[in-house]
Amino acid sequence: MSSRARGFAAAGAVSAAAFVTACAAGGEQQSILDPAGSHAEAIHGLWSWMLGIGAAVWVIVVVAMVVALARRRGDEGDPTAPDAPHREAGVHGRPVRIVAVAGALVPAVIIAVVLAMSTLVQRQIADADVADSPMIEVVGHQYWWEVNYPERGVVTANEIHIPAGERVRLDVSSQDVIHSFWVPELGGKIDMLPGASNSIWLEASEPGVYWGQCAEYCGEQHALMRIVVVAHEPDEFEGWVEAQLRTPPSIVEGEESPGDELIARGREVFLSSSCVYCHAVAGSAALGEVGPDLTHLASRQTLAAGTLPNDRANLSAWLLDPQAIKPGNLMPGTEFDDPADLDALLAYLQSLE
Ligand code: HEC
Ligand SMILES: [Cu+2]
Repeated sequence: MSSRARGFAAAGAVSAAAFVTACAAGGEQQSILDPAGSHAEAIHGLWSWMLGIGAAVWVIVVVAMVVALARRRGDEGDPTAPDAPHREAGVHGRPVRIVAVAGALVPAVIIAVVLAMSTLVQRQIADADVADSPMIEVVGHQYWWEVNYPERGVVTANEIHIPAGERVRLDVSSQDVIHSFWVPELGGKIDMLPGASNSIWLEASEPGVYWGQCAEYCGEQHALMRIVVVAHEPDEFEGWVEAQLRTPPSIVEGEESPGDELIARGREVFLSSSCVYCHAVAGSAALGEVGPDLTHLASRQTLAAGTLPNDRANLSAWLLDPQAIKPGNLMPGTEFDDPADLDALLAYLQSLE
């Protein structure tokens, strides 16, 4: 093998390995091949038919081409001979029929069939029986998701909780640029536009955790704009809603567990830092709307839109230097003159369940 060929082979092997690893990334997979509810199943069914039809066309064309190449010209006589049948007739007869049928009629029929199939599936999705008003409103921000339950009064971020086995209507829009909401195992994509609202429904037939992703390039950290959908058994879902509506005791001065001076100090650090200009904590003086609502931060699985698992070490790294973790995101790093302030702030944030 030449060194160039070896280079290509190595690059091929590395990308194949990366692809396989990415596809097999455990519980965080996002795959259209693994639909988990009726919306995604309808799309998957259509996609499978299209793949099958496309594959059949490809095989037939390749076989026809190989046959044509293998057939020796002489088999049908020498076309330049004075008595060659097509010479006087020009190009019509059999070749014209082949071009007309294989080149125009068959593709037109196939495209018409595929068009009809996709129109039917679109209809089926659009006509599905879903509520008149959204259960959830999702607003895209560079590079995170604001999540509101208008009828329940719940506000959260980067994580959507739904009851399993139910068609859940979501209305989506954007605060800044165009984003696109996509949870491949639960449904199709929908654009999130500034100043306009689009609607989609999702369904998870079984409880579980499903990952999604912004699907419209929206800036430097588009790739780290991920979302988690947690589908619960219906009564578990109600439990989640209730927990989200409770004010964590540590938010209210004097209500943190007795003797928890660290949390009380953390609350002071938080309320006297720039955090409050960008983040809200319900029931406190923090009313910012630039970043995710932190009222129930500790109940969430991830930090910074699926970028990091939500634990103390990651939270600390994020507060100190969010730009190192997610370069270009809209949160500046914070310096703590006294390391005990950081400790206290972490204790406070981790108490927000
Ligand atoms: C200038 C506005 C701004 C300031 C000041 C700010 N943040 Fe943020 N913060 C953001 C934005 C925007 C994000 C979302 C980043 C992303 O995921 O792209 C964020 C994300 C976070 C997250 C992750 C939340 C989640 O659910 O993923 C935490 C925790 C956080 N900030 C805490 C703080 C704390 C504590 C302070 C003060 C020390 C602070 N922030 C100061 C804007 C700000
Ligand atoms: Cu994006």
